Amino acid sequence: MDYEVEVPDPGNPGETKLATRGAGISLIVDNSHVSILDSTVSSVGLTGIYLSTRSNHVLVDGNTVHGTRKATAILAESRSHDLIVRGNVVYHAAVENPTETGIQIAGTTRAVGENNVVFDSRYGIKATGYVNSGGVEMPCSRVILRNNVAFDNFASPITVNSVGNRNYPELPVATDRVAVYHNSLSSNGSTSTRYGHGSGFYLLQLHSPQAELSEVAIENNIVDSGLGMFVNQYVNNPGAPPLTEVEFSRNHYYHAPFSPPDTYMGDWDGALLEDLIAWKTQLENDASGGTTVLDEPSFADRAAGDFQLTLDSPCIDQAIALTTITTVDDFTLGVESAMYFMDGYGISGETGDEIVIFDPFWDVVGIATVTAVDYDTNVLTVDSVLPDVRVGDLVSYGRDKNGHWRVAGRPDIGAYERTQGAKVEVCHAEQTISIAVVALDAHLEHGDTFGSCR
Ligand SMILES: [Ca+2]
Repeated sequence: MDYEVEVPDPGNPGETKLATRGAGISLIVDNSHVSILDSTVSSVGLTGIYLSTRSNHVLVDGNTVHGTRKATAILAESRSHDLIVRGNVVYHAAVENPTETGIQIAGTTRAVGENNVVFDSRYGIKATGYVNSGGVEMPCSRVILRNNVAFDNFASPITVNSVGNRNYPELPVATDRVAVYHNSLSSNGSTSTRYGHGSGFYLLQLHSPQAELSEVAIENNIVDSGLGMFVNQYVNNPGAPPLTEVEFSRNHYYHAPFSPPDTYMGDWDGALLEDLIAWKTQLENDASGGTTVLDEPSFADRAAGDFQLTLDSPCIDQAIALTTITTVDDFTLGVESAMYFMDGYGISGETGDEIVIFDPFWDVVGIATVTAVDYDTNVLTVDSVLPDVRVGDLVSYGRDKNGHWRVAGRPDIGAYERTQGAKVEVCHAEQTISIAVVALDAHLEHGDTFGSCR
Protein backbone atom coordinates (compact mmCIF):
# COMPACT_ATOMS: atom_id res chain seq x y z
CA MET A 1 0.00 0.00 0.00
CA ASP A 2 1.32 3.40 -0.92
CA TYR A 3 -0.50 6.50 0.13
CA GLU A 4 -0.09 9.81 1.83
CA VAL A 5 -2.06 10.95 4.81
CA GLU A 6 -1.82 13.85 7.17
CA VAL A 7 -3.30 13.24 10.56
CA PRO A 8 -5.45 16.27 11.42
CA ASP A 9 -4.12 18.75 13.88
CA PRO A 10 -5.71 17.66 17.12
CA GLY A 11 -5.05 21.06 18.55
CA ASN A 12 -8.54 21.61 17.16
CA PRO A 13 -11.07 20.62 19.79
CA GLY A 14 -12.62 17.26 19.12
CA GLU A 15 -9.80 16.03 16.99
CA THR A 16 -7.32 15.12 19.65
CA LYS A 17 -6.41 11.48 19.41
CA LEU A 18 -7.32 10.29 22.84
CA ALA A 19 -7.77 6.74 23.92
CA THR A 20 -7.45 4.74 27.07
CA ARG A 21 -6.49 1.48 25.43
CA GLY A 22 -4.64 0.55 22.29
CA ALA A 23 -2.17 2.60 20.34
CA GLY A 24 -2.66 6.19 19.33
CA ILE A 25 -1.61 6.33 15.68
CA SER A 26 -0.38 3.14 14.05
CA LEU A 27 1.11 2.20 10.70
CA ILE A 28 1.15 -1.57 10.81
CA VAL A 29 2.55 -3.17 7.65
CA ASP A 30 3.91 -1.80 4.39
CA ASN A 31 2.97 1.83 4.71
CA SER A 32 5.04 4.19 2.62
CA HIS A 33 5.13 7.95 2.19
CA VAL A 34 3.09 8.79 5.25
CA SER A 35 3.39 11.96 7.30
CA ILE A 36 2.16 12.21 10.88
CA LEU A 37 2.19 15.89 11.69
CA ASP A 38 1.24 18.18 14.56
CA SER A 39 -0.85 15.61 16.38
CA THR A 40 -1.36 15.18 20.08
CA VAL A 41 -1.52 11.67 21.48
CA SER A 42 -2.10 11.23 25.16
CA SER A 43 -3.01 8.63 27.70
CA VAL A 44 -2.98 5.63 25.39
CA GLY A 45 -2.33 2.20 26.84
CA LEU A 46 0.07 1.13 24.11
CA THR A 47 2.49 2.95 21.87
CA GLY A 48 1.64 6.56 21.13
CA ILE A 49 2.78 6.71 17.50
CA TYR A 50 3.70 3.30 16.15
CA LEU A 51 5.48 2.66 12.86
CA SER A 52 5.62 -1.08 12.49
CA THR A 53 6.77 -3.48 9.82
CA ARG A 54 8.20 -1.80 6.77
CA SER A 55 7.04 1.73 7.42
CA ASN A 56 9.11 3.50 4.83
CA HIS A 57 9.68 7.14 3.86
CA VAL A 58 7.74 8.31 6.91
CA LEU A 59 7.88 11.73 8.53
CA VAL A 60 6.81 12.13 12.17
CA ASP A 61 7.08 15.84 12.84
CA GLY A 62 5.80 18.26 15.45
CA ASN A 63 3.72 15.87 17.49
CA THR A 64 3.20 15.86 21.23
CA VAL A 65 2.99 12.45 22.83
CA HIS A 66 2.57 12.08 26.56
CA GLY A 67 1.14 9.81 29.18
CA THR A 68 1.89 6.51 27.41
CA ARG A 69 2.41 5.12 30.84
CA LYS A 70 3.29 1.54 29.93
CA ALA A 71 4.69 2.01 26.44
CA THR A 72 7.07 3.87 24.21
CA ALA A 73 5.72 7.19 23.00
CA ILE A 74 7.07 7.02 19.44
CA LEU A 75 8.29 3.66 18.12
CA ALA A 76 9.60 2.70 14.70
CA GLU A 77 10.65 -0.89 14.19
CA SER A 78 10.82 -4.03 12.13
CA ARG A 79 12.62 -3.42 8.89
CA SER A 80 11.40 0.09 8.37
CA HIS A 81 13.62 2.48 6.48
CA ASP A 82 13.96 6.13 5.58
CA LEU A 83 12.32 7.76 8.59
CA ILE A 84 12.49 11.24 10.05
CA VAL A 85 11.30 11.74 13.63
CA ARG A 86 11.64 15.46 14.20
CA GLY A 87 10.54 18.18 16.53
CA ASN A 88 8.31 16.06 18.68
CA VAL A 89 7.70 16.68 22.37
CA VAL A 90 7.50 13.54 24.47
CA TYR A 91 6.90 13.34 28.20
CA HIS A 92 5.49 11.03 30.87
CA ALA A 93 6.26 8.07 28.58
CA ALA A 94 6.83 4.53 29.83
CA VAL A 95 6.89 5.57 33.42
CA GLU A 96 5.33 2.25 34.43
CA ASN A 97 7.49 0.06 32.20
CA PRO A 98 11.17 -0.44 32.95
CA THR A 99 12.23 -1.20 29.40
CA GLU A 100 10.33 1.26 27.24
CA THR A 101 11.40 4.58 25.88
CA GLY A 102 10.40 8.05 24.82
CA ILE A 103 11.46 7.62 21.20
CA GLN A 104 12.82 4.34 19.87
CA ILE A 105 14.20 3.67 16.41
CA ALA A 106 14.61 -0.10 16.21
CA GLY A 107 15.37 -2.53 13.43
CA THR A 108 15.44 0.39 11.05
CA THR A 109 17.87 1.61 8.44
CA ARG A 110 18.37 5.22 7.45
CA ALA A 111 16.59 7.17 10.15
CA VAL A 112 16.99 10.53 11.81
CA GLY A 113 15.76 11.51 15.27
CA GLU A 114 16.32 15.25 15.57
CA ASN A 115 15.13 18.34 17.38
CA ASN A 116 12.97 16.30 19.73
CA VAL A 117 12.42 17.10 23.38
CA VAL A 118 12.00 14.11 25.69
CA PHE A 119 11.56 14.51 29.41
CA ASP A 120 10.08 12.83 32.45
CA SER A 121 10.09 9.46 30.69
CA ARG A 122 11.83 6.14 31.26
CA TYR A 123 14.57 6.07 28.66
CA GLY A 124 14.95 9.08 26.39
CA ILE A 125 15.87 8.01 22.86
CA LYS A 126 17.13 4.64 21.65
CA ALA A 127 18.62 3.21 18.47
CA THR A 128 18.30 -0.56 18.60
CA GLY A 129 19.12 -3.55 16.45
CA TYR A 130 17.46 -6.74 17.60
CA VAL A 131 16.36 -10.28 16.86
CA ASN A 132 12.63 -10.63 17.23
CA SER A 133 10.75 -13.37 19.02
CA GLY A 134 10.35 -15.28 15.76
CA GLY A 135 14.09 -15.36 15.16
CA VAL A 136 14.18 -12.67 12.49
CA GLU A 137 17.18 -10.32 12.46
CA MET A 138 16.32 -6.65 12.65
CA PRO A 139 19.50 -4.68 12.05
CA CYS A 140 19.72 -1.00 12.85
CA SER A 141 21.98 0.97 10.57
CA ARG A 142 22.73 4.50 9.42
CA VAL A 143 20.84 6.21 12.21
CA ILE A 144 21.40 9.83 13.20
CA LEU A 145 20.36 11.21 16.61
CA ARG A 146 21.06 14.95 16.75
CA ASN A 147 19.98 18.20 18.28
CA ASN A 148 17.68 16.52 20.74
CA VAL A 149 17.09 17.69 24.28
CA ALA A 150 16.50 15.02 26.92
CA PHE A 151 16.15 15.80 30.59
CA ASP A 152 14.70 14.38 33.79
CA ASN A 153 14.37 10.93 32.31
CA PHE A 154 14.47 8.02 34.70
CA ALA A 155 17.20 6.09 32.89
CA SER A 156 19.62 7.06 30.15
CA PRO A 157 18.80 9.89 27.79
CA ILE A 158 20.40 8.21 24.78
CA THR A 159 20.88 4.49 24.32
CA VAL A 160 22.52 2.67 21.44
CA ASN A 161 22.14 -1.06 21.68
CA SER A 162 22.27 -4.36 19.89
CA VAL A 163 19.96 -6.91 21.44
CA GLY A 164 20.19 -10.53 20.47
CA ASN A 165 17.58 -13.05 21.41
CA ARG A 166 18.35 -15.64 24.07
CA ASN A 167 16.41 -18.22 22.08
CA TYR A 168 18.49 -17.63 18.95
CA PRO A 169 22.04 -17.18 20.23
CA GLU A 170 23.49 -18.08 16.84
CA LEU A 171 21.79 -15.21 15.03
CA PRO A 172 23.84 -12.10 14.40
CA VAL A 173 22.39 -8.68 14.97
CA ALA A 174 24.16 -5.50 13.98
CA THR A 175 23.73 -1.96 15.11
CA ASP A 176 26.13 0.00 13.00
CA ARG A 177 26.82 3.48 11.74
CA VAL A 178 24.99 5.41 14.42
CA ALA A 179 25.90 9.09 14.79
CA VAL A 180 24.89 10.79 18.04
CA TYR A 181 25.79 14.46 17.95
CA HIS A 182 24.90 17.89 19.27
CA ASN A 183 22.39 16.69 21.83
CA SER A 184 21.83 18.40 25.19
CA LEU A 185 21.19 15.93 28.00
CA SER A 186 20.55 17.02 31.55
CA SER A 187 19.59 15.52 34.88
CA ASN A 188 18.88 12.07 33.57
CA GLY A 189 19.51 8.77 35.25
CA SER A 190 20.53 8.81 38.86
CA THR A 191 19.84 12.50 39.16
CA SER A 192 16.46 12.51 37.46
CA THR A 193 13.47 13.62 39.43
CA ARG A 194 12.77 9.94 39.96
CA TYR A 195 15.58 7.68 40.93
CA GLY A 196 17.14 6.13 37.88
CA HIS A 197 20.06 3.90 37.04
CA GLY A 198 21.14 5.53 33.86
CA SER A 199 23.96 7.69 32.68
CA GLY A 200 24.76 9.98 29.83
CA PHE A 201 24.83 7.26 27.24
CA TYR A 202 23.97 3.65 27.50
CA LEU A 203 25.66 1.24 25.14
CA LEU A 204 24.71 -2.39 25.15
CA GLN A 205 25.52 -5.59 23.37
CA LEU A 206 23.05 -7.92 24.89
CA HIS A 207 21.97 -11.54 25.07
CA SER A 208 23.89 -13.01 22.14
CA PRO A 209 27.57 -13.36 21.25
CA GLN A 210 26.51 -12.15 17.85
CA ALA A 211 25.10 -8.85 19.12
CA GLU A 212 27.50 -6.18 17.99
CA LEU A 213 27.79 -2.41 17.94
CA SER A 214 30.08 -0.92 15.35
CA GLU A 215 30.84 2.51 13.94
CA VAL A 216 29.11 4.49 16.65
CA ALA A 217 30.18 8.12 16.96
CA ILE A 218 29.14 10.19 19.97
CA GLU A 219 30.29 13.77 19.53
CA ASN A 220 29.64 17.33 20.65
CA ASN A 221 26.99 16.42 23.20
CA ILE A 222 26.41 18.03 26.58
CA VAL A 223 25.96 15.52 29.37
CA ASP A 224 24.97 17.59 32.33
CA SER A 225 24.30 17.50 35.98
CA GLY A 226 24.92 15.27 38.89
CA LEU A 227 26.31 11.84 39.41
CA GLY A 228 26.70 9.17 36.82
CA MET A 229 26.78 11.34 33.79
CA PHE A 230 29.06 9.33 31.63
CA VAL A 231 29.22 6.67 29.03
CA ASN A 232 28.04 3.37 30.35
CA GLN A 233 28.73 0.11 28.65
CA TYR A 234 27.05 -3.01 29.80
CA VAL A 235 27.56 -6.43 28.34
CA ASN A 236 26.04 -9.55 29.80
CA ASN A 237 27.23 -11.24 26.75
CA PRO A 238 30.40 -13.27 27.16
CA GLY A 239 32.20 -13.51 23.87
CA ALA A 240 30.84 -10.28 22.49
CA PRO A 241 33.48 -8.10 20.90
CA PRO A 242 34.64 -5.09 22.91
CA LEU A 243 33.22 -1.72 21.98
CA THR A 244 36.29 -0.67 20.09
CA GLU A 245 34.27 0.87 17.31
CA VAL A 246 32.50 3.33 19.54
CA GLU A 247 34.15 6.76 19.57
CA PHE A 248 33.51 9.60 21.95
CA SER A 249 34.72 13.02 20.93
CA ARG A 250 34.32 16.46 22.41
CA ASN A 251 31.43 15.70 24.68
CA HIS A 252 31.02 18.09 27.56
CA TYR A 253 30.48 16.30 30.85
CA TYR A 254 29.52 18.15 33.97
CA HIS A 255 29.57 16.67 37.45
CA ALA A 256 30.97 13.42 36.18
CA PRO A 257 32.90 11.81 38.97
CA PHE A 258 34.18 8.46 37.82
CA SER A 259 32.55 6.14 40.25
CA PRO A 260 33.78 2.56 40.55
CA PRO A 261 32.56 0.47 37.65
CA ASP A 262 30.70 -1.93 39.88
CA THR A 263 28.43 0.90 40.88
CA TYR A 264 27.02 0.57 37.44
CA MET A 265 26.88 -3.17 37.28
CA GLY A 266 23.67 -3.01 39.23
CA ASP A 267 21.75 -6.24 39.15
CA TRP A 268 22.74 -7.21 35.64
CA ASP A 269 23.83 -10.82 35.73
CA GLY A 270 26.90 -11.85 33.87
CA ALA A 271 28.44 -8.48 33.14
CA LEU A 272 32.19 -8.70 32.80
CA LEU A 273 34.54 -6.36 34.53
CA GLU A 274 36.91 -6.22 31.56
CA ASP A 275 34.09 -4.87 29.46
CA LEU A 276 33.59 -2.10 31.94
CA ILE A 277 37.30 -1.39 31.87
CA ALA A 278 37.11 -1.07 28.11
CA TRP A 279 34.35 1.43 28.60
CA LYS A 280 36.31 3.36 31.16
CA THR A 281 39.35 3.51 28.92
CA GLN A 282 37.29 5.00 26.18
CA LEU A 283 35.84 7.55 28.51
CA GLU A 284 39.25 8.61 29.67
CA ASN A 285 40.37 8.94 26.10
CA ASP A 286 37.53 11.34 25.64
CA ALA A 287 38.74 13.28 28.65
CA SER A 288 42.49 13.01 28.32
CA GLY A 289 42.58 14.16 24.73
CA GLY A 290 41.71 17.61 25.96
CA THR A 291 38.32 17.15 24.43
CA THR A 292 36.24 17.06 27.55
CA VAL A 293 35.53 19.90 29.89
CA LEU A 294 33.95 19.47 33.26
CA ASP A 295 32.67 22.98 33.85
CA GLU A 296 29.11 24.04 34.40
CA PRO A 297 27.69 24.26 30.86
CA SER A 298 25.73 27.35 31.80
CA PHE A 299 22.25 26.80 30.45
CA ALA A 300 19.80 29.67 30.27
CA ASP A 301 17.51 28.06 32.85
CA ARG A 302 18.02 24.41 33.66
CA ALA A 303 15.16 24.22 36.15
CA ALA A 304 12.73 25.60 33.60
CA GLY A 305 13.93 23.27 30.87
CA ASP A 306 15.63 25.98 28.83
CA PHE A 307 18.89 24.46 27.66
CA GLN A 308 20.05 27.25 25.42
CA LEU A 309 23.52 28.36 26.39
CA THR A 310 24.34 31.68 27.96
CA LEU A 311 26.96 33.78 26.21
CA ASP A 312 29.62 32.84 28.74
CA SER A 313 29.04 29.10 28.38
CA PRO A 314 32.22 27.06 27.93
CA CYS A 315 30.42 25.08 25.22
CA ILE A 316 30.21 27.97 22.78
CA ASP A 317 32.45 27.63 19.73
CA GLN A 318 34.02 24.47 21.15
CA ALA A 319 32.58 21.70 18.97
CA ILE A 320 34.67 19.69 16.57
CA ALA A 321 33.75 19.19 12.94
CA LEU A 322 31.72 16.12 12.19
CA THR A 323 34.01 15.01 9.40
CA THR A 324 36.59 16.29 6.93
CA ILE A 325 36.79 16.57 3.16
CA THR A 326 38.87 13.90 1.44
CA THR A 327 38.08 14.59 -2.22
CA VAL A 328 36.43 17.42 -4.15
CA ASP A 329 35.02 16.88 -7.60
CA ASP A 330 32.29 19.26 -8.79
CA PHE A 331 29.09 17.97 -7.24
CA THR A 332 30.63 15.21 -5.19
CA LEU A 333 32.52 15.51 -1.94
CA GLY A 334 34.41 12.64 -0.41
CA VAL A 335 34.36 12.75 3.40
CA GLU A 336 36.02 10.67 6.08
CA SER A 337 32.60 9.47 7.17
CA ALA A 338 29.21 10.09 5.59
CA MET A 339 27.26 8.60 8.47
CA TYR A 340 26.41 12.04 9.87
CA PHE A 341 24.25 13.13 6.98
CA MET A 342 21.04 12.27 5.18
CA ASP A 343 19.59 13.14 1.82
CA GLY A 344 15.89 13.59 2.64
CA TYR A 345 15.16 9.88 2.25
CA GLY A 346 12.81 10.39 -0.66
CA ILE A 347 10.19 11.94 1.64
CA SER A 348 7.96 14.43 -0.12
CA GLY A 349 8.97 17.99 0.70
CA GLU A 350 12.19 16.99 2.42
CA THR A 351 15.61 18.03 1.28
CA GLY A 352 18.88 16.61 2.43
CA ASP A 353 21.00 18.21 5.09
CA GLU A 354 22.47 21.58 4.56
CA ILE A 355 26.15 21.28 5.28
CA VAL A 356 28.51 24.08 6.10
CA ILE A 357 32.18 23.68 5.27
CA PHE A 358 34.88 25.52 7.16
CA ASP A 359 38.53 25.94 6.43
CA PRO A 360 40.90 24.93 9.24
CA PHE A 361 40.52 28.43 10.73
CA TRP A 362 36.74 28.05 11.01
CA ASP A 363 35.96 30.46 8.21
CA VAL A 364 33.05 29.33 6.08
CA VAL A 365 34.20 28.27 2.61
CA GLY A 366 31.07 26.56 1.33
CA ILE A 367 27.41 25.83 2.00
CA ALA A 368 25.47 23.22 0.09
CA THR A 369 22.52 20.89 0.33
CA VAL A 370 23.16 17.16 0.29
CA THR A 371 21.19 15.45 -2.47
CA ALA A 372 22.55 11.93 -2.04
CA VAL A 373 24.67 10.02 0.46
CA ASP A 374 26.70 6.92 -0.30
CA TYR A 375 27.32 5.42 3.12
CA ASP A 376 29.62 2.72 1.79
CA THR A 377 32.01 4.90 -0.18
CA ASN A 378 31.58 7.98 2.06
CA VAL A 379 30.65 10.31 -0.77
CA LEU A 380 28.16 13.17 -0.55
CA THR A 381 26.50 14.50 -3.67
CA VAL A 382 25.61 18.16 -3.25
CA ASP A 383 23.51 20.67 -5.15
CA SER A 384 26.24 23.14 -6.02
CA VAL A 385 29.88 23.32 -6.98
CA LEU A 386 32.02 24.68 -4.17
CA PRO A 387 35.13 26.29 -5.67
CA ASP A 388 36.69 27.29 -2.35
CA VAL A 389 36.49 23.88 -0.70
CA ARG A 390 39.75 21.95 -0.32
CA VAL A 391 40.78 18.55 0.91
CA GLY A 392 41.12 18.74 4.68
CA ASP A 393 38.35 21.29 5.16
CA LEU A 394 35.87 20.69 7.97
CA VAL A 395 32.26 19.68 7.52
CA SER A 396 29.50 20.50 9.96
CA TYR A 397 25.78 20.79 9.78
CA GLY A 398 24.18 24.16 9.29
CA ARG A 399 20.59 25.12 8.97
CA ASP A 400 17.73 23.61 10.89
CA LYS A 401 14.58 22.46 9.17
CA ASN A 402 12.76 25.66 10.01
CA GLY A 403 15.24 27.46 7.84
CA HIS A 404 17.00 29.25 10.66
CA TRP A 405 20.69 29.81 10.31
CA ARG A 406 21.93 28.90 13.73
CA VAL A 407 25.62 28.26 13.42
CA ALA A 408 27.51 31.30 14.61
CA GLY A 409 31.18 30.82 13.82
CA ARG A 410 32.60 27.55 14.97
CA PRO A 411 29.78 25.26 16.10
CA ASP A 412 28.85 24.99 19.77
CA ILE A 413 28.70 21.81 21.79
CA GLY A 414 25.14 20.78 22.52
CA ALA A 415 21.86 21.38 20.75
CA TYR A 416 21.24 25.03 21.19
CA GLU A 417 22.53 26.56 17.99
CA ARG A 418 20.14 24.47 15.99
CA THR A 419 17.05 24.24 18.17
CA GLN A 420 15.00 26.41 20.42
CA GLY A 421 16.32 24.56 23.39
CA ALA A 422 13.48 22.98 25.25
CA LYS A 423 10.92 25.60 24.28
CA VAL A 424 7.69 25.05 22.45
CA GLU A 425 5.04 27.28 20.96
CA VAL A 426 1.46 27.25 22.14
CA CYS A 427 -1.57 29.25 21.10
CA HIS A 428 -2.77 31.22 24.11
CA ALA A 429 -5.71 33.64 23.81
CA GLU A 430 -5.24 33.67 20.03
CA GLN A 431 -1.60 34.63 20.38
CA THR A 432 1.36 32.40 19.66
CA ILE A 433 3.69 32.34 22.62
CA SER A 434 6.89 30.45 23.34
CA ILE A 435 7.02 28.68 26.66
CA ALA A 436 9.40 26.41 28.49
CA VAL A 437 8.48 22.88 27.63
CA VAL A 438 8.14 21.93 31.28
CA ALA A 439 5.19 24.33 31.48
CA LEU A 440 3.39 22.67 28.57
CA ASP A 441 1.14 20.47 30.70
CA ALA A 442 -0.23 23.40 32.64
CA HIS A 443 -0.83 25.48 29.51
CA LEU A 444 -2.74 22.69 27.80
CA GLU A 445 -4.80 22.15 30.91
CA HIS A 446 -6.05 25.70 30.92
CA GLY A 447 -7.04 25.56 27.29
CA ASP A 448 -4.01 26.58 25.25
CA THR A 449 -3.34 24.48 22.16
CA PHE A 450 -0.01 23.06 21.10
CA GLY A 451 1.70 24.78 18.21
CA SER A 452 1.26 28.22 16.73
CA CYS A 453 -2.20 29.79 16.33
CA ARG A 454 -3.91 29.08 13.01
CA1 LIG B 1 29.19 28.96 17.56
